[in-house]
Amino acid sequence: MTITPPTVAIWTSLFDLYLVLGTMVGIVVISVLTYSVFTKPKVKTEMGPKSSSERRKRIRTIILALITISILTTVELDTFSSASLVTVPSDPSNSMTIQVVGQQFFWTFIYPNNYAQVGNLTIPVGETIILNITSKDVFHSFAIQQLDVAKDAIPGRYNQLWLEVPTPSSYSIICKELCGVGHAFMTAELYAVNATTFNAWYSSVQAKGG
Ligand SMILES: [Cu+2]
Repeated sequence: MTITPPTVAIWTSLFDLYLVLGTMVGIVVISVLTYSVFTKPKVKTEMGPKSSSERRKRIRTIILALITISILTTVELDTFSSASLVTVPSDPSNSMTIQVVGQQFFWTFIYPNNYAQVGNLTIPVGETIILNITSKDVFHSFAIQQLDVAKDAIPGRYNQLWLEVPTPSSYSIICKELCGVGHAFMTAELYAVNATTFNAWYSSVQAKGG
């Protein structure tokens, strides 16, 4: 069984919510349309008590409005809470911040110990990784499609994103902002390795670069 990375889980749950609500709304709309097509409209008689049917109609309208408002409120709250979960990690205390610098046409990753690595980002599994993304020249955009994360790399400013990979695996990092002739080749690799492997590698590069 594969464990879903949290960034993917957030978007999947939001997608499922929209899918369920969209399907429900579709079923209701199509049912009402089909019903209207196959039933004869009631001919209203001019005579008779008007007030009770008017009141019923008004109550029906209010109930429908309340149902619509509650559905829209649920969707809105869930969307905003998901958006903030994507921006800020749930537990930033156990995290490592890595600087990401985009440049025509490669990515450089600078670790807290100042060790800089070009073209591959090695991280420990199960740890929250905060990426501080910037650019040295033009606009780029850092993206890992399989993890559902992306952030623009803009000269002179830092944009943050976070990710967490639960199991040892590797993912492709791409640039998704057209940045020049080498844009398509502006890729890198993310390697999520277990903590022991990471610590051994990290202390070895610390000794080298410091
Ligand atoms: Cu690019």
